[in-house]
Amino acid sequence: QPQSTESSSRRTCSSFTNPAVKPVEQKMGPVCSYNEWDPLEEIIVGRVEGAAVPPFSIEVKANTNEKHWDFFKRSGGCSFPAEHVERAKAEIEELCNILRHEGVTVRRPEPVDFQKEYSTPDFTSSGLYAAMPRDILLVIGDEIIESPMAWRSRFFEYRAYRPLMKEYFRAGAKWTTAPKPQMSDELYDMNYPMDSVTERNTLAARGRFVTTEFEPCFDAADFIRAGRDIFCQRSQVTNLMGIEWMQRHLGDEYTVHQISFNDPNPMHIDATFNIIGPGLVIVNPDRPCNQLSMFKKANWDFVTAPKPVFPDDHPLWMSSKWLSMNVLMLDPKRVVVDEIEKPTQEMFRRLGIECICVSIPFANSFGGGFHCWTSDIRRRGTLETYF
Ligand code: ABU
Repeated sequence: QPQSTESSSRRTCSSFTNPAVKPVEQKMGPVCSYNEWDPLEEIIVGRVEGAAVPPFSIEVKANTNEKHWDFFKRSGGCSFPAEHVERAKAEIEELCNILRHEGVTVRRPEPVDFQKEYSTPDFTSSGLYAAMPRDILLVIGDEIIESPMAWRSRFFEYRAYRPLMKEYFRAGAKWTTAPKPQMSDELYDMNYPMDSVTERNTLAARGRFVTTEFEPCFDAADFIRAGRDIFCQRSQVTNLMGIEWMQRHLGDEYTVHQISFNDPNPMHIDATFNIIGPGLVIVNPDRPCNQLSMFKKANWDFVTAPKPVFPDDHPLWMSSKWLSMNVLMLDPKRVVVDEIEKPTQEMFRRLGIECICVSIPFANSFGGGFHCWTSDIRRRGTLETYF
């Protein structure tokens, strides 16, 4: 149910400087967030109900571990194992309760049957899920951007969020849909070699990915926000035209910095480079950043994430174990982190950050941690420069 935002939506205008005039109360709109750490007021949490295994297309192959390829070949277009879905659903409901308990308004996408097949003039597919709002929605200030995405199975994913988008729009938010890609064969390198990790590493380093530059595509999760500076990566799902679209769309007020990592399979920046505070980043030791000096110059602090302890025998169909660093900041001093990831919790405690420990292993199997499973809609704060 929509919840009132009245009490939390009033703040004093922080840029007010003239002492001769009484400070004015400024109304914050329904959508407003500039970074990943300001105090969180409202969030969308994804939903696993209706999820379907994506058909095993070239872009799915390029983004998944070969040990799961048989699973995708066998089950593409069907539902995920029912017990797994039920357990993930219960874990996410508990996550929602914990967020509410921490004072955050929780919103959910609509249930959708993603097994339904669809055809466009260019392709036929079935869907995936509305489990990872971070992949599709990007909030920059008072604007909410629906990403074009790059997987054919995600072409219609936005539909699950439309009731929420319309509600935010009616309440005053700016609502943008990035150019919808055709996703015809030209968007994909059908000969993308992906038999060995070494081969993929070389290709990624040379800037060759499974998506081409036929048209803009991006997932919102390849962008991470720090006020006027937004950092992003060219990945298997985000191309250079997509990054260029974002920069031109946001205009002069923001700078979109393309950064890169030693990563054979980049897809979503938030388990590689997670900005958790002003000038404070958790970095993945297996995926070193190639632009460290640029951050050092700006006096940013890098904290290396400890190795994940997630068990090997639990399936992660669409991600690596680095979901351990895919955390959600509730404010600069509180983080939602996995209960099992004790070394990561220790790291946060050393940084003076309180850990709210939650366990979502069955939900993790669908490809995301707390950051991926959510998309912040409103954080109390203003547009600042940190870089
Ligand atoms: N969707 C986030 C997955 C990131 C990773 O496996 O590194």
